[in-house]
Amino acid sequence: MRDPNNFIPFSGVASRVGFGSGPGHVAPRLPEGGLRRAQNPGFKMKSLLGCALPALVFGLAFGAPEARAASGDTLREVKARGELVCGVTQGLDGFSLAGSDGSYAGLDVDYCRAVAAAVFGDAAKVRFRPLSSKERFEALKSGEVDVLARVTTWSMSRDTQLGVIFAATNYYDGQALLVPTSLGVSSAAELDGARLCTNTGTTTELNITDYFRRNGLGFELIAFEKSDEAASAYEAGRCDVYTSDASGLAAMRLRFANPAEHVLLPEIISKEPLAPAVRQGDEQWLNVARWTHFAQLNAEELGISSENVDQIREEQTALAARSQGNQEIQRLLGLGDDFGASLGLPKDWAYQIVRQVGNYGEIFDAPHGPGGALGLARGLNALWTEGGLQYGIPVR
Ligand SMILES: N[C@@H](CCC(=O)N[C@@H](CS)C(=O)NCC(=O)O)C(=O)O
Repeated sequence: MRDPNNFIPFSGVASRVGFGSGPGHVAPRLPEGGLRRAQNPGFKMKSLLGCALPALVFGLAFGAPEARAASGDTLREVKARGELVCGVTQGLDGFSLAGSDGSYAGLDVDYCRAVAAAVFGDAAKVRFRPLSSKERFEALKSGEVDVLARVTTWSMSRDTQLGVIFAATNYYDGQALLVPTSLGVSSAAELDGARLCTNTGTTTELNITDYFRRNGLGFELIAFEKSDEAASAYEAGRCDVYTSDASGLAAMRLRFANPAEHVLLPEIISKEPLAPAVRQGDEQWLNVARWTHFAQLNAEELGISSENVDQIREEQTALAARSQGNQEIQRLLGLGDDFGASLGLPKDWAYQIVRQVGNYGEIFDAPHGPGGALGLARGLNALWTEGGLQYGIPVR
Protein backbone atom coordinates (compact mmCIF):
# COMPACT_ATOMS: atom_id res chain seq x y z
CA MET A 1 0.00 0.00 0.00
CA ARG A 2 1.31 3.41 -0.91
CA ASP A 3 1.55 6.04 1.73
CA PRO A 4 -0.62 9.03 0.84
CA ASN A 5 1.82 11.19 2.70
CA ASN A 6 4.21 10.62 -0.18
CA PHE A 7 1.50 12.01 -2.38
CA ILE A 8 0.43 14.83 -0.09
CA PRO A 9 2.89 15.91 2.56
CA PHE A 10 0.23 17.63 4.66
CA SER A 11 1.69 19.47 7.56
CA GLY A 12 -1.27 18.22 9.59
CA VAL A 13 -0.64 14.54 8.98
CA ALA A 14 1.55 14.08 12.03
CA SER A 15 -1.27 15.27 14.22
CA ARG A 16 -3.27 12.22 13.23
CA VAL A 17 -1.94 10.39 16.28
CA GLY A 18 -4.23 11.07 19.20
CA PHE A 19 -6.63 13.36 17.40
CA GLY A 20 -10.06 13.95 18.80
CA SER A 21 -12.78 16.52 18.83
CA GLY A 22 -11.42 19.63 20.40
CA PRO A 23 -13.31 22.80 21.20
CA GLY A 24 -14.83 24.51 18.21
CA HIS A 25 -15.19 21.30 16.19
CA VAL A 26 -18.44 20.61 14.47
CA ALA A 27 -18.35 16.87 14.81
CA PRO A 28 -19.70 15.07 11.76
CA ARG A 29 -23.02 13.38 12.31
CA LEU A 30 -22.29 9.80 13.24
CA PRO A 31 -24.80 7.08 14.02
CA GLU A 32 -25.02 5.53 17.46
CA GLY A 33 -22.23 3.03 17.88
CA GLY A 34 -19.98 4.72 15.31
CA LEU A 35 -20.14 4.42 11.56
CA ARG A 36 -21.62 0.91 11.45
CA ARG A 37 -24.97 2.11 10.22
CA ALA A 38 -25.58 0.59 6.84
CA GLN A 39 -25.23 -3.09 7.53
CA ASN A 40 -25.55 -4.29 3.97
CA PRO A 41 -22.59 -3.43 1.83
CA GLY A 42 -23.65 -1.58 -1.26
CA PHE A 43 -24.83 1.84 -2.11
CA LYS A 44 -28.25 3.32 -1.86
CA MET A 45 -30.72 4.09 -4.62
CA LYS A 46 -30.03 7.81 -4.20
CA SER A 47 -26.42 7.21 -5.15
CA LEU A 48 -27.48 5.08 -8.06
CA LEU A 49 -29.67 7.83 -9.43
CA GLY A 50 -27.15 10.52 -8.64
CA CYS A 51 -24.06 8.87 -10.08
CA ALA A 52 -24.43 5.60 -11.90
CA LEU A 53 -27.36 6.67 -14.04
CA PRO A 54 -25.66 9.71 -15.58
CA ALA A 55 -22.60 7.54 -16.15
CA LEU A 56 -24.77 4.99 -17.94
CA VAL A 57 -26.50 7.63 -20.06
CA PHE A 58 -23.12 9.12 -20.79
CA GLY A 59 -21.78 5.72 -21.77
CA LEU A 60 -24.69 5.12 -24.14
CA ALA A 61 -24.41 8.58 -25.63
CA PHE A 62 -20.71 8.22 -26.24
CA GLY A 63 -20.42 4.54 -26.93
CA ALA A 64 -18.86 3.53 -30.25
CA PRO A 65 -18.19 7.10 -31.36
CA GLU A 66 -17.34 8.19 -34.85
CA ALA A 67 -13.91 9.80 -35.03
CA ARG A 68 -14.55 13.49 -35.69
CA ALA A 69 -11.18 14.68 -36.80
CA ALA A 70 -8.95 13.52 -39.60
CA SER A 71 -5.21 13.70 -39.10
CA GLY A 72 -4.07 17.30 -39.39
CA ASP A 73 -7.54 18.86 -38.93
CA THR A 74 -7.02 20.11 -35.41
CA LEU A 75 -3.66 21.76 -36.01
CA ARG A 76 -5.07 23.47 -39.11
CA GLU A 77 -8.11 24.70 -37.18
CA VAL A 78 -6.03 25.90 -34.25
CA LYS A 79 -3.65 27.76 -36.53
CA ALA A 80 -6.52 29.32 -38.50
CA ARG A 81 -8.22 30.42 -35.27
CA GLY A 82 -5.00 31.90 -33.98
CA GLU A 83 -5.38 30.42 -30.51
CA LEU A 84 -5.57 27.09 -28.75
CA VAL A 85 -8.64 26.27 -26.64
CA CYS A 86 -7.82 24.17 -23.64
CA GLY A 87 -10.36 22.52 -21.33
CA VAL A 88 -9.40 22.87 -17.66
CA THR A 89 -11.07 22.53 -14.25
CA GLN A 90 -13.45 25.04 -12.78
CA GLY A 91 -10.74 25.88 -10.27
CA LEU A 92 -8.20 23.61 -8.65
CA ASP A 93 -5.01 25.00 -7.23
CA GLY A 94 -1.91 23.19 -8.44
CA PHE A 95 -3.51 22.36 -11.79
CA SER A 96 -5.78 25.08 -13.16
CA LEU A 97 -6.85 28.08 -11.17
CA ALA A 98 -8.09 31.43 -12.44
CA GLY A 99 -6.80 34.52 -10.69
CA SER A 100 -8.93 37.61 -10.02
CA ASP A 101 -7.39 39.20 -13.14
CA GLY A 102 -8.63 36.30 -15.28
CA SER A 103 -5.17 34.79 -15.74
CA TYR A 104 -4.80 31.04 -15.24
CA ALA A 105 -2.05 29.08 -13.52
CA GLY A 106 -1.16 25.51 -12.60
CA LEU A 107 0.40 22.37 -14.07
CA ASP A 108 -2.38 21.71 -16.61
CA VAL A 109 -2.49 25.38 -17.54
CA ASP A 110 1.26 25.41 -18.11
CA TYR A 111 0.94 22.30 -20.21
CA CYS A 112 -1.63 24.11 -22.39
CA ARG A 113 0.65 27.14 -22.62
CA ALA A 114 3.45 24.80 -23.71
CA VAL A 115 1.27 23.46 -26.55
CA ALA A 116 0.56 27.06 -27.62
CA ALA A 117 4.30 27.85 -27.50
CA ALA A 118 4.99 24.83 -29.71
CA VAL A 119 2.29 25.71 -32.23
CA PHE A 120 2.51 29.51 -32.34
CA GLY A 121 5.86 30.28 -30.76
CA ASP A 122 3.68 32.20 -28.29
CA ALA A 123 2.58 30.64 -25.00
CA ALA A 124 -0.06 33.34 -24.53
CA LYS A 125 -2.12 32.20 -27.50
CA VAL A 126 -4.39 29.97 -25.47
CA ARG A 127 -7.91 30.38 -24.13
CA PHE A 128 -8.99 28.36 -21.13
CA ARG A 129 -12.42 26.80 -20.94
CA PRO A 130 -13.48 25.68 -17.45
CA LEU A 131 -15.35 22.38 -17.53
CA SER A 132 -16.95 20.16 -14.92
CA SER A 133 -15.94 16.50 -14.73
CA LYS A 134 -19.25 15.55 -16.28
CA GLU A 135 -19.10 17.83 -19.32
CA ARG A 136 -15.39 17.49 -20.15
CA PHE A 137 -15.41 14.60 -22.66
CA GLU A 138 -18.31 15.97 -24.66
CA ALA A 139 -16.59 19.36 -24.83
CA LEU A 140 -13.54 17.67 -26.31
CA LYS A 141 -15.45 15.42 -28.65
CA SER A 142 -17.67 18.20 -30.00
CA GLY A 143 -14.64 20.35 -30.80
CA GLU A 144 -15.41 22.97 -28.14
CA VAL A 145 -11.87 22.44 -26.86
CA ASP A 146 -8.77 21.27 -28.72
CA VAL A 147 -7.10 19.67 -25.74
CA LEU A 148 -8.50 18.51 -22.42
CA ALA A 149 -5.98 19.10 -19.63
CA ARG A 150 -8.25 18.68 -16.64
CA VAL A 151 -6.82 16.31 -14.02
CA THR A 152 -8.33 13.56 -16.12
CA THR A 153 -7.49 9.97 -15.37
CA TRP A 154 -6.34 7.90 -18.32
CA SER A 155 -8.36 4.69 -18.24
CA MET A 156 -9.07 1.99 -20.77
CA SER A 157 -12.76 2.76 -21.28
CA ARG A 158 -12.07 6.46 -21.74
CA ASP A 159 -9.23 5.74 -24.15
CA THR A 160 -11.21 3.27 -26.24
CA GLN A 161 -14.92 4.09 -25.94
CA LEU A 162 -15.41 7.83 -25.77
CA GLY A 163 -13.83 9.02 -29.00
CA VAL A 164 -10.95 10.60 -27.12
CA ILE A 165 -7.37 9.49 -26.69
CA PHE A 166 -4.81 10.29 -24.02
CA ALA A 167 -1.44 11.80 -24.86
CA ALA A 168 0.87 11.26 -21.88
CA THR A 169 0.60 11.22 -18.10
CA ASN A 170 1.50 14.65 -16.80
CA TYR A 171 0.76 13.77 -13.16
CA TYR A 172 0.73 10.33 -11.52
CA ASP A 173 -1.85 10.45 -8.75
CA GLY A 174 -3.96 8.09 -6.65
CA GLN A 175 -7.32 8.32 -4.92
CA ALA A 176 -7.33 9.20 -1.24
CA LEU A 177 -9.87 9.75 1.53
CA LEU A 178 -10.07 12.88 3.63
CA VAL A 179 -11.86 12.81 6.98
CA PRO A 180 -12.34 15.28 9.79
CA THR A 181 -9.90 14.55 12.61
CA SER A 182 -12.90 14.71 14.97
CA LEU A 183 -14.23 11.52 13.38
CA GLY A 184 -11.51 9.66 15.25
CA VAL A 185 -10.83 7.32 12.34
CA SER A 186 -7.33 6.27 11.33
CA SER A 187 -8.03 3.76 8.55
CA ALA A 188 -10.58 3.28 5.79
CA ALA A 189 -11.40 -0.09 7.39
CA GLU A 190 -13.26 1.86 10.09
CA LEU A 191 -15.62 3.54 7.62
CA ASP A 192 -18.44 1.01 7.46
CA GLY A 193 -21.67 2.90 6.84
CA ALA A 194 -19.92 6.17 6.02
CA ARG A 195 -21.43 8.92 3.91
CA LEU A 196 -19.00 9.72 1.10
CA CYS A 197 -18.89 12.97 -0.84
CA THR A 198 -17.35 13.06 -4.30
CA ASN A 199 -17.80 14.36 -7.86
CA THR A 200 -20.03 13.00 -10.62
CA GLY A 201 -18.58 11.68 -13.86
CA THR A 202 -15.29 10.71 -12.23
CA THR A 203 -13.22 7.61 -11.76
CA THR A 204 -13.43 8.56 -8.09
CA GLU A 205 -17.03 7.47 -7.67
CA LEU A 206 -16.34 4.18 -9.44
CA ASN A 207 -13.21 3.41 -7.41
CA ILE A 208 -14.79 4.17 -4.07
CA THR A 209 -17.71 1.90 -4.90
CA ASP A 210 -15.27 -0.90 -5.82
CA TYR A 211 -13.24 -0.31 -2.70
CA PHE A 212 -16.12 -0.36 -0.23
CA ARG A 213 -17.68 -3.42 -1.85
CA ARG A 214 -14.37 -5.27 -1.98
CA ASN A 215 -13.88 -4.65 1.70
CA GLY A 216 -17.46 -5.52 2.67
CA LEU A 217 -18.19 -2.01 3.91
CA GLY A 218 -21.55 -0.31 3.63
CA PHE A 219 -21.68 3.27 2.42
CA GLU A 220 -23.79 6.08 1.05
CA LEU A 221 -22.35 7.90 -1.93
CA ILE A 222 -23.34 11.52 -2.47
CA ALA A 223 -21.95 12.89 -5.71
CA PHE A 224 -21.91 16.52 -6.84
CA GLU A 225 -21.21 18.06 -10.22
CA LYS A 226 -19.01 20.77 -8.74
CA SER A 227 -16.08 20.15 -6.43
CA ASP A 228 -17.00 23.25 -4.46
CA GLU A 229 -20.41 21.76 -3.70
CA ALA A 230 -18.87 18.45 -2.64
CA ALA A 231 -16.33 20.21 -0.46
CA SER A 232 -18.97 22.45 1.15
CA ALA A 233 -21.23 19.48 1.87
CA TYR A 234 -18.32 17.65 3.46
CA GLU A 235 -17.21 20.67 5.45
CA ALA A 236 -20.77 21.21 6.67
CA GLY A 237 -20.82 17.64 8.00
CA ARG A 238 -23.19 16.17 5.41
CA CYS A 239 -20.55 13.55 4.64
CA ASP A 240 -18.04 11.74 6.79
CA VAL A 241 -15.50 11.45 3.98
CA TYR A 242 -14.43 13.52 1.00
CA THR A 243 -12.77 11.34 -1.59
CA SER A 244 -10.93 12.37 -4.74
CA ASP A 245 -7.46 12.38 -6.29
CA ALA A 246 -4.90 12.94 -3.53
CA SER A 247 -3.68 16.12 -5.22
CA GLY A 248 -7.25 17.40 -5.54
CA LEU A 249 -7.89 16.79 -1.85
CA ALA A 250 -4.72 18.73 -1.01
CA ALA A 251 -6.05 21.63 -3.06
CA MET A 252 -9.58 21.52 -1.62
CA ARG A 253 -8.31 21.13 1.92
CA LEU A 254 -6.48 24.43 1.65
CA ARG A 255 -9.84 26.13 1.14
CA PHE A 256 -11.35 24.80 4.34
CA ALA A 257 -11.78 27.15 7.27
CA ASN A 258 -9.50 24.92 9.36
CA PRO A 259 -7.34 22.70 7.15
CA ALA A 260 -5.61 21.16 10.17
CA GLU A 261 -8.92 19.64 11.26
CA HIS A 262 -8.92 17.31 8.26
CA VAL A 263 -6.61 14.41 7.69
CA LEU A 264 -5.88 11.94 4.92
CA LEU A 265 -6.32 8.28 5.69
CA PRO A 266 -3.30 6.10 4.87
CA GLU A 267 -4.99 4.17 2.05
CA ILE A 268 -4.40 5.11 -1.58
CA ILE A 269 -7.16 3.12 -3.23
CA SER A 270 -6.44 3.52 -6.96
CA LYS A 271 -4.05 4.55 -9.71
CA GLU A 272 -4.95 7.90 -11.23
CA PRO A 273 -2.64 8.69 -14.14
CA LEU A 274 -3.77 12.22 -14.97
CA ALA A 275 -3.25 12.94 -18.64
CA PRO A 276 -4.14 15.46 -21.33
CA ALA A 277 -6.46 14.07 -23.99
CA VAL A 278 -7.36 14.93 -27.59
CA ARG A 279 -9.98 13.67 -30.06
CA GLN A 280 -9.48 10.30 -31.66
CA GLY A 281 -8.64 10.22 -35.36
CA ASP A 282 -6.10 13.04 -35.51
CA GLU A 283 -2.74 11.39 -34.97
CA GLN A 284 -0.81 14.51 -35.86
CA TRP A 285 -2.50 16.49 -33.10
CA LEU A 286 -2.08 13.56 -30.71
CA ASN A 287 1.63 13.74 -31.45
CA VAL A 288 1.71 17.48 -30.80
CA ALA A 289 -0.01 16.91 -27.44
CA ARG A 290 2.22 13.98 -26.55
CA TRP A 291 5.55 15.49 -27.60
CA THR A 292 4.88 18.71 -25.75
CA HIS A 293 5.02 16.77 -22.50
CA PHE A 294 8.02 14.71 -23.62
CA ALA A 295 9.86 17.89 -24.66
CA GLN A 296 9.42 19.28 -21.17
CA LEU A 297 10.66 16.02 -19.65
CA ASN A 298 13.63 15.75 -22.00
CA ALA A 299 14.57 19.33 -21.18
CA GLU A 300 14.57 18.56 -17.48
CA GLU A 301 16.57 15.37 -18.02
CA LEU A 302 19.16 17.37 -19.97
CA GLY A 303 19.33 20.15 -17.37
CA ILE A 304 17.76 22.70 -19.72
CA SER A 305 15.43 25.21 -18.10
CA SER A 306 13.79 28.49 -19.05
CA GLU A 307 16.68 30.19 -17.24
CA ASN A 308 19.57 28.65 -19.17
CA VAL A 309 18.01 27.62 -22.49
CA ASP A 310 19.22 30.69 -24.40
CA GLN A 311 22.76 30.30 -23.18
CA ILE A 312 22.79 26.56 -23.92
CA ARG A 313 21.31 27.17 -27.33
CA GLU A 314 23.97 29.73 -28.16
CA GLU A 315 26.79 27.41 -27.03
CA GLN A 316 25.34 24.43 -28.87
CA THR A 317 24.79 26.47 -32.04
CA ALA A 318 28.50 27.27 -32.11
CA LEU A 319 29.44 23.66 -31.37
CA ALA A 320 26.99 22.26 -33.94
CA ALA A 321 28.63 24.41 -36.62
CA ARG A 322 31.82 22.41 -35.93
CA SER A 323 29.91 19.09 -35.68
CA GLN A 324 30.60 19.03 -31.97
CA GLY A 325 28.62 19.34 -28.76
CA ASN A 326 25.67 17.43 -27.34
CA GLN A 327 23.49 16.09 -30.15
CA GLU A 328 20.63 15.24 -27.80
CA ILE A 329 20.41 18.88 -26.75
CA GLN A 330 20.87 20.04 -30.33
CA ARG A 331 18.03 17.84 -31.57
CA LEU A 332 15.70 19.02 -28.80
CA LEU A 333 16.46 22.69 -29.38
CA GLY A 334 16.10 22.47 -33.15
CA LEU A 335 19.80 22.83 -33.96
CA GLY A 336 20.16 19.48 -35.71
CA ASP A 337 17.69 17.59 -37.88
CA ASP A 338 14.22 19.10 -38.08
CA PHE A 339 11.91 17.28 -35.66
CA GLY A 340 9.20 19.94 -35.86
CA ALA A 341 8.22 19.41 -39.50
CA SER A 342 6.73 15.97 -38.96
CA LEU A 343 4.55 17.44 -36.20
CA GLY A 344 3.49 20.30 -38.46
CA LEU A 345 5.41 22.66 -36.18
CA PRO A 346 8.38 25.01 -36.55
CA LYS A 347 11.84 23.56 -36.06
CA ASP A 348 12.26 25.41 -32.76
CA TRP A 349 9.00 24.08 -31.25
CA ALA A 350 10.67 22.55 -28.19
CA TYR A 351 12.97 25.52 -27.66
CA GLN A 352 9.88 27.77 -27.53
CA ILE A 353 8.24 25.47 -24.97
CA VAL A 354 11.24 25.54 -22.66
CA ARG A 355 12.02 29.23 -23.12
CA GLN A 356 8.47 30.44 -22.61
CA VAL A 357 7.02 27.91 -20.19
CA GLY A 358 9.87 25.84 -18.73
CA ASN A 359 10.79 22.22 -18.26
CA TYR A 360 8.57 19.74 -16.39
CA GLY A 361 10.26 20.32 -13.02
CA GLU A 362 9.78 24.05 -13.39
CA ILE A 363 6.04 23.80 -14.03
CA PHE A 364 5.67 21.25 -11.23
CA ASP A 365 7.32 23.58 -8.73
CA ALA A 366 5.88 26.83 -10.09
CA PRO A 367 3.99 28.97 -7.51
CA HIS A 368 0.66 27.49 -8.61
CA GLY A 369 2.02 24.08 -9.56
CA PRO A 370 1.56 21.01 -7.33
CA GLY A 371 4.96 21.57 -5.71
CA GLY A 372 4.49 25.31 -5.20
CA ALA A 373 0.85 25.74 -4.27
CA LEU A 374 0.24 22.42 -2.55
CA GLY A 375 3.73 21.59 -1.27
CA LEU A 376 3.56 18.18 -2.92
CA ALA A 377 6.76 16.19 -3.31
CA ARG A 378 7.64 14.96 -6.79
CA GLY A 379 7.10 11.35 -5.63
CA LEU A 380 6.00 9.25 -8.62
CA ASN A 381 6.36 12.37 -10.75
CA ALA A 382 10.10 12.53 -10.26
CA LEU A 383 12.17 11.80 -13.34
CA TRP A 384 12.96 8.12 -13.89
CA THR A 385 16.60 9.00 -13.16
CA GLU A 386 15.48 10.05 -9.67
CA GLY A 387 13.33 6.99 -8.96
CA GLY A 388 10.10 8.38 -10.43
CA LEU A 389 7.93 7.46 -13.43
CA GLN A 390 8.39 10.52 -15.62
CA TYR A 391 10.44 9.41 -18.60
CA GLY A 392 11.09 11.55 -21.65
CA ILE A 393 10.73 9.43 -24.80
CA PRO A 394 13.87 10.13 -26.87
CA VAL A 395 13.89 12.82 -29.53
CA ARG A 396 15.69 11.11 -32.35
N1 LIG B 1 -9.12 12.19 -11.95
C1 LIG B 1 -10.51 11.92 -11.76
C2 LIG B 1 -11.21 13.03 -10.95
C3 LIG B 1 -11.12 14.36 -11.62
C4 LIG B 1 -11.95 15.42 -10.90
O1 LIG B 1 -13.08 15.71 -11.33
N2 LIG B 1 -11.43 16.01 -9.85
C5 LIG B 1 -12.20 17.01 -9.16
C6 LIG B 1 -11.92 16.98 -7.71
S1 LIG B 1 -10.24 17.18 -7.29
C7 LIG B 1 -11.98 18.37 -9.81
O2 LIG B 1 -11.50 18.43 -10.91
N3 LIG B 1 -12.31 19.46 -9.19
C8 LIG B 1 -12.24 20.77 -9.78
C9 LIG B 1 -13.46 21.06 -10.64
O3 LIG B 1 -14.47 20.35 -10.51
O4 LIG B 1 -13.41 21.96 -11.43
C10 LIG B 1 -11.21 11.70 -13.08
O5 LIG B 1 -10.59 11.92 -14.13
O6 LIG B 1 -12.37 11.27 -13.11
